[in-house]
Amino acid sequence: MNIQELNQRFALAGQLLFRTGPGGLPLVEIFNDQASASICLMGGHVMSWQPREHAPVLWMSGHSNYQIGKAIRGGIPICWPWFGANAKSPEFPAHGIARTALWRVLSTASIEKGVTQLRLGLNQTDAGFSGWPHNFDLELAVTVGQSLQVTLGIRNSGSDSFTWTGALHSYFSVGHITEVTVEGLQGLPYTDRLDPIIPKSEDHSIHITAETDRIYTATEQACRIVDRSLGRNIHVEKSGSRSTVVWNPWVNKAAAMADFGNEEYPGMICIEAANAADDAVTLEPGDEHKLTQIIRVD
Ligand code: TA6
Repeated sequence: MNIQELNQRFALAGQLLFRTGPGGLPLVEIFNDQASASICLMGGHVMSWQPREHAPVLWMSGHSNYQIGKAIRGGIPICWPWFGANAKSPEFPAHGIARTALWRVLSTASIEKGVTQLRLGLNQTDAGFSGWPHNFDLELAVTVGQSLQVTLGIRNSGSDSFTWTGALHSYFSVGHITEVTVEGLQGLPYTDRLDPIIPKSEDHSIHITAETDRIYTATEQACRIVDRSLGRNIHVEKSGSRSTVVWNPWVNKAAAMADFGNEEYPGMICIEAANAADDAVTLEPGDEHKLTQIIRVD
Protein backbone atom coordinates (compact mmCIF):
# COMPACT_ATOMS: atom_id res chain seq x y z
CA MET A 1 0.00 0.00 0.00
CA ASN A 2 1.33 3.46 -0.85
CA ILE A 3 1.08 6.50 1.41
CA GLN A 4 -2.18 7.69 -0.14
CA GLU A 5 -3.82 4.28 0.29
CA LEU A 6 -2.49 4.02 3.87
CA ASN A 7 -3.99 7.40 4.72
CA GLN A 8 -7.30 6.54 3.08
CA ARG A 9 -7.54 3.33 5.05
CA PHE A 10 -5.89 4.07 8.40
CA ALA A 11 -5.43 7.82 9.01
CA LEU A 12 -7.16 9.24 12.12
CA ALA A 13 -8.22 12.86 11.66
CA GLY A 14 -6.19 15.17 13.88
CA GLN A 15 -4.28 12.23 15.42
CA LEU A 16 -2.47 9.97 12.94
CA LEU A 17 -1.25 10.23 9.38
CA PHE A 18 1.25 8.56 7.06
CA ARG A 19 3.96 10.42 5.17
CA THR A 20 7.15 9.76 3.28
CA GLY A 21 10.13 10.34 5.52
CA PRO A 22 13.90 10.52 5.07
CA GLY A 23 15.24 8.13 2.42
CA GLY A 24 11.70 7.75 1.10
CA LEU A 25 10.77 5.51 4.05
CA PRO A 26 7.07 5.33 5.05
CA LEU A 27 6.42 6.97 8.43
CA VAL A 28 3.46 7.09 10.77
CA GLU A 29 3.10 10.43 12.56
CA ILE A 30 1.01 10.45 15.76
CA PHE A 31 0.04 13.65 17.58
CA ASN A 32 -2.57 13.65 20.33
CA ASP A 33 -3.44 15.60 23.49
CA GLN A 34 -0.80 13.76 25.48
CA ALA A 35 2.18 13.17 23.20
CA SER A 36 3.62 12.94 19.71
CA ALA A 37 5.51 10.05 18.10
CA SER A 38 6.84 8.85 14.78
CA ILE A 39 7.17 5.22 13.70
CA CYS A 40 8.87 3.92 10.55
CA LEU A 41 7.16 1.02 8.79
CA MET A 42 10.63 -0.24 7.92
CA GLY A 43 11.54 -2.14 11.03
CA GLY A 44 8.34 -1.29 12.92
CA HIS A 45 10.74 1.26 14.33
CA VAL A 46 9.56 3.80 16.91
CA MET A 47 11.78 6.74 16.02
CA SER A 48 10.52 9.39 18.43
CA TRP A 49 8.22 9.92 21.38
CA GLN A 50 7.67 13.22 23.17
CA PRO A 51 5.03 13.56 25.90
CA ARG A 52 3.57 17.02 26.41
CA GLU A 53 5.68 19.29 28.66
CA HIS A 54 8.78 17.13 28.14
CA ALA A 55 11.79 17.17 25.84
CA PRO A 56 12.09 14.24 23.38
CA VAL A 57 12.65 10.99 25.28
CA LEU A 58 14.15 8.74 22.59
CA TRP A 59 17.57 9.43 21.08
CA MET A 60 18.24 9.37 17.36
CA SER A 61 21.63 9.66 15.71
CA GLY A 62 22.14 12.54 13.29
CA HIS A 63 24.13 10.08 11.19
CA SER A 64 21.55 7.30 10.90
CA ASN A 65 20.92 5.51 7.64
CA TYR A 66 17.42 5.74 6.22
CA GLN A 67 17.04 3.03 3.60
CA ILE A 68 15.24 -0.28 3.30
CA GLY A 69 17.44 -3.04 4.61
CA LYS A 70 19.63 -0.83 6.82
CA ALA A 71 18.92 -0.48 10.55
CA ILE A 72 17.97 2.97 11.85
CA ARG A 73 20.34 4.18 14.61
CA GLY A 74 18.28 5.28 17.57
CA GLY A 75 14.66 5.09 18.73
CA ILE A 76 13.53 1.53 19.48
CA PRO A 77 14.98 -1.07 17.06
CA ILE A 78 13.27 -4.45 17.23
CA CYS A 79 15.87 -7.18 17.58
CA TRP A 80 14.34 -10.54 16.60
CA PRO A 81 14.69 -13.58 16.20
CA TRP A 82 18.20 -13.28 17.61
CA PHE A 83 19.93 -10.75 19.82
CA GLY A 84 23.40 -9.62 18.73
CA ALA A 85 25.34 -11.77 16.30
CA ASN A 86 23.76 -15.04 15.14
CA ALA A 87 25.93 -17.63 16.87
CA LYS A 88 25.42 -20.36 14.25
CA SER A 89 25.60 -18.06 11.21
CA PRO A 90 27.73 -15.01 11.97
CA GLU A 91 27.17 -13.77 8.39
CA PHE A 92 23.48 -13.19 9.21
CA PRO A 93 22.48 -9.60 10.03
CA ALA A 94 23.21 -8.53 13.62
CA HIS A 95 20.11 -8.40 15.82
CA GLY A 96 17.99 -10.42 13.40
CA ILE A 97 15.69 -9.58 10.52
CA ALA A 98 12.72 -7.66 11.98
CA ARG A 99 14.35 -4.22 12.22
CA THR A 100 15.15 -4.04 8.49
CA ALA A 101 11.94 -5.57 7.08
CA LEU A 102 8.87 -3.64 5.90
CA TRP A 103 5.99 -4.17 8.35
CA ARG A 104 2.29 -4.14 7.41
CA VAL A 105 -0.25 -1.83 9.06
CA LEU A 106 -2.88 -3.91 10.89
CA SER A 107 -4.89 -1.18 12.58
CA THR A 108 -4.94 2.33 14.01
CA ALA A 109 -7.24 3.43 16.82
CA SER A 110 -7.95 6.17 19.33
CA ILE A 111 -8.33 3.91 22.34
CA GLU A 112 -9.14 6.45 25.02
CA LYS A 113 -8.97 10.25 25.36
CA GLY A 114 -5.66 11.37 23.96
CA VAL A 115 -4.15 7.90 23.50
CA THR A 116 -3.46 6.46 20.05
CA GLN A 117 -2.60 2.86 19.19
CA LEU A 118 -0.88 1.56 16.06
CA ARG A 119 -0.60 -2.16 15.32
CA LEU A 120 1.84 -3.54 12.75
CA GLY A 121 2.46 -7.09 11.51
CA LEU A 122 5.33 -9.10 10.06
CA ASN A 123 5.45 -12.76 9.06
CA GLN A 124 8.03 -14.96 7.40
CA THR A 125 6.71 -14.05 3.94
CA ASP A 126 7.03 -10.33 4.66
CA ALA A 127 10.53 -10.83 6.00
CA GLY A 128 11.63 -12.99 3.07
CA PHE A 129 14.63 -14.39 4.91
CA SER A 130 15.46 -18.04 4.07
CA GLY A 131 17.93 -18.27 6.94
CA TRP A 132 15.11 -18.50 9.51
CA PRO A 133 13.00 -21.44 8.23
CA HIS A 134 10.11 -21.10 10.69
CA ASN A 135 6.56 -19.79 10.24
CA PHE A 136 5.93 -16.90 12.62
CA ASP A 137 3.56 -13.99 13.10
CA LEU A 138 4.87 -10.86 14.77
CA GLU A 139 2.52 -8.16 15.95
CA LEU A 140 3.77 -4.84 17.25
CA ALA A 141 1.41 -2.66 19.29
CA VAL A 142 2.59 0.92 19.90
CA THR A 143 0.41 2.87 22.36
CA VAL A 144 1.20 6.58 22.45
CA GLY A 145 0.04 8.75 25.36
CA GLN A 146 1.58 10.26 28.48
CA SER A 147 3.44 6.93 28.58
CA LEU A 148 4.74 4.91 25.63
CA GLN A 149 3.93 1.21 25.57
CA VAL A 150 5.56 -1.03 22.98
CA THR A 151 4.53 -4.69 22.86
CA LEU A 152 6.06 -7.24 20.51
CA GLY A 153 3.86 -10.32 20.18
CA ILE A 154 5.53 -13.41 18.73
CA ARG A 155 3.39 -16.37 17.63
CA ASN A 156 4.70 -19.68 16.34
CA SER A 157 2.37 -20.23 13.38
CA GLY A 158 4.34 -23.21 12.09
CA SER A 159 4.52 -26.92 12.82
CA ASP A 160 7.94 -27.02 14.49
CA SER A 161 9.16 -25.37 17.67
CA PHE A 162 11.72 -22.59 17.52
CA THR A 163 13.87 -20.76 20.05
CA TRP A 164 14.41 -17.03 19.78
CA THR A 165 16.22 -14.23 21.54
CA GLY A 166 15.47 -10.56 21.02
CA ALA A 167 15.06 -7.08 22.46
CA LEU A 168 13.26 -3.78 22.30
CA HIS A 169 16.61 -2.02 21.91
CA SER A 170 15.57 1.41 23.24
CA TYR A 171 17.86 4.44 22.93
CA PHE A 172 17.11 7.15 25.49
CA SER A 173 18.09 10.80 25.22
CA VAL A 174 20.08 12.16 28.19
CA GLY A 175 21.72 15.51 28.92
CA HIS A 176 25.18 14.06 29.46
CA ILE A 177 25.93 10.40 30.20
CA THR A 178 28.32 11.26 33.07
CA GLU A 179 25.43 13.07 34.82
CA VAL A 180 23.21 9.97 34.65
CA THR A 181 22.71 7.04 36.99
CA VAL A 182 20.52 3.98 36.42
CA GLU A 183 18.62 2.66 39.42
CA GLY A 184 17.04 -0.78 39.76
CA LEU A 185 19.71 -3.23 38.73
CA GLN A 186 22.08 -2.87 41.68
CA GLY A 187 23.03 -6.20 43.24
CA LEU A 188 21.88 -8.21 40.20
CA PRO A 189 24.31 -10.40 38.24
CA TYR A 190 25.24 -9.36 34.73
CA THR A 191 27.51 -10.46 31.91
CA ASP A 192 29.98 -7.74 30.95
CA ARG A 193 30.24 -8.28 27.19
CA LEU A 194 33.61 -6.57 27.25
CA ASP A 195 34.88 -9.09 29.85
CA PRO A 196 32.40 -12.01 29.69
CA ILE A 197 34.32 -14.75 31.48
CA ILE A 198 32.88 -14.30 34.95
CA PRO A 199 29.48 -12.83 35.91
CA LYS A 200 29.70 -9.50 37.74
CA SER A 201 27.45 -7.41 39.96
CA GLU A 202 27.67 -4.08 41.71
CA ASP A 203 25.91 -2.93 44.86
CA HIS A 204 25.23 0.62 43.66
CA SER A 205 23.37 2.29 40.81
CA ILE A 206 25.02 2.26 37.38
CA HIS A 207 27.23 5.25 36.58
CA ILE A 208 28.80 5.10 33.11
CA THR A 209 32.35 6.38 32.61
CA ALA A 210 33.53 4.07 29.80
CA GLU A 211 32.15 1.74 27.11
CA THR A 212 29.42 -0.25 28.82
CA ASP A 213 27.69 -3.32 27.39
CA ARG A 214 25.93 -5.42 30.00
CA ILE A 215 23.31 -8.18 29.89
CA TYR A 216 21.44 -8.64 33.17
CA THR A 217 19.66 -12.01 33.03
CA ALA A 218 16.81 -13.59 35.02
CA THR A 219 15.40 -10.23 36.02
CA GLU A 220 12.02 -8.58 35.49
CA GLN A 221 13.16 -5.50 37.37
CA ALA A 222 12.07 -2.02 36.27
CA CYS A 223 14.76 0.64 35.82
CA ARG A 224 14.93 4.38 36.38
CA ILE A 225 17.27 6.63 34.41
CA VAL A 226 18.08 9.56 36.72
CA ASP A 227 19.19 12.43 34.51
CA ARG A 228 20.59 15.20 36.65
CA SER A 229 21.50 17.53 33.82
CA LEU A 230 18.00 17.46 32.27
CA GLY A 231 16.41 17.28 35.72
CA ARG A 232 14.19 14.30 34.85
CA ASN A 233 13.64 10.61 35.47
CA ILE A 234 12.84 8.13 32.71
CA HIS A 235 11.03 5.09 34.11
CA VAL A 236 11.45 1.89 32.08
CA GLU A 237 9.16 -1.00 33.04
CA LYS A 238 8.83 -4.29 31.21
CA SER A 239 6.99 -7.60 31.05
CA GLY A 240 7.67 -10.82 29.16
CA SER A 241 11.37 -9.99 29.42
CA ARG A 242 13.92 -11.75 31.60
CA SER A 243 16.97 -9.79 30.42
CA THR A 244 17.88 -6.13 30.59
CA VAL A 245 20.67 -4.77 28.40
CA VAL A 246 22.54 -1.56 29.29
CA TRP A 247 24.73 -0.03 26.57
CA ASN A 248 26.76 3.04 25.81
CA PRO A 249 29.46 2.74 23.12
CA TRP A 250 31.68 5.49 24.54
CA VAL A 251 34.46 7.03 22.42
CA ASN A 252 36.10 4.24 20.42
CA LYS A 253 33.01 2.18 19.57
CA ALA A 254 31.08 5.34 18.61
CA ALA A 255 33.95 6.36 16.32
CA ALA A 256 33.92 2.90 14.74
CA MET A 257 30.24 3.14 13.72
CA ALA A 258 29.57 5.12 10.53
CA ASP A 259 25.95 5.77 11.57
CA PHE A 260 26.88 7.09 15.02
CA GLY A 261 28.50 10.54 15.36
CA ASN A 262 31.84 10.60 17.18
CA GLU A 263 30.51 13.21 19.64
CA GLU A 264 27.04 11.72 20.10
CA TYR A 265 27.68 9.07 22.76
CA PRO A 266 27.31 11.46 25.77
CA GLY A 267 23.71 12.13 24.76
CA MET A 268 22.33 8.60 24.93
CA ILE A 269 21.95 5.40 26.91
CA CYS A 270 20.31 2.14 25.87
CA ILE A 271 18.10 0.32 28.38
CA GLU A 272 16.68 -2.68 26.52
CA ALA A 273 13.85 -5.05 27.45
CA ALA A 274 15.26 -8.31 26.13
CA ASN A 275 15.36 -12.08 26.27
CA ALA A 276 18.99 -12.86 25.59
CA ALA A 277 21.61 -15.50 26.46
CA ASP A 278 20.13 -18.03 28.91
CA ASP A 279 16.75 -16.24 28.76
CA ALA A 280 16.11 -17.49 25.21
CA VAL A 281 12.44 -18.39 24.65
CA THR A 282 11.22 -21.60 22.98
CA LEU A 283 7.79 -21.54 21.34
CA GLU A 284 5.94 -24.74 20.46
CA PRO A 285 3.56 -24.60 17.47
CA GLY A 286 0.68 -22.25 18.33
CA ASP A 287 2.48 -20.72 21.33
CA GLU A 288 2.66 -16.96 21.72
CA HIS A 289 4.91 -14.66 23.75
CA LYS A 290 4.55 -10.93 24.45
CA LEU A 291 7.54 -8.72 25.18
CA THR A 292 6.56 -5.28 26.49
CA GLN A 293 8.36 -2.10 27.49
CA ILE A 294 6.51 0.81 29.14
CA ILE A 295 8.24 4.19 29.29
CA ARG A 296 7.24 7.31 31.23
CA VAL A 297 8.93 10.52 32.34
CA ASP A 298 8.70 12.72 35.43
O1 TA6 B 1 22.56 -3.93 22.85
C1 TA6 B 1 23.94 -3.66 22.84
C2 TA6 B 1 24.52 -4.18 21.53
O2 TA6 B 1 24.35 -5.56 21.39
C3 TA6 B 1 25.99 -3.75 21.47
O3 TA6 B 1 26.85 -4.87 21.62
C4 TA6 B 1 26.11 -3.07 20.10
O4 TA6 B 1 26.43 -4.00 19.11
C5 TA6 B 1 24.69 -2.52 19.96
O5 TA6 B 1 23.86 -3.58 20.41
C6 TA6 B 1 24.33 -1.98 18.60
O6 TA6 B 1 24.23 -3.04 17.69
P1 TA6 B 1 23.95 -2.63 16.14
O7 TA6 B 1 23.87 -3.91 15.39
O8 TA6 B 1 22.65 -1.86 16.13
O9 TA6 B 1 25.09 -1.74 15.73
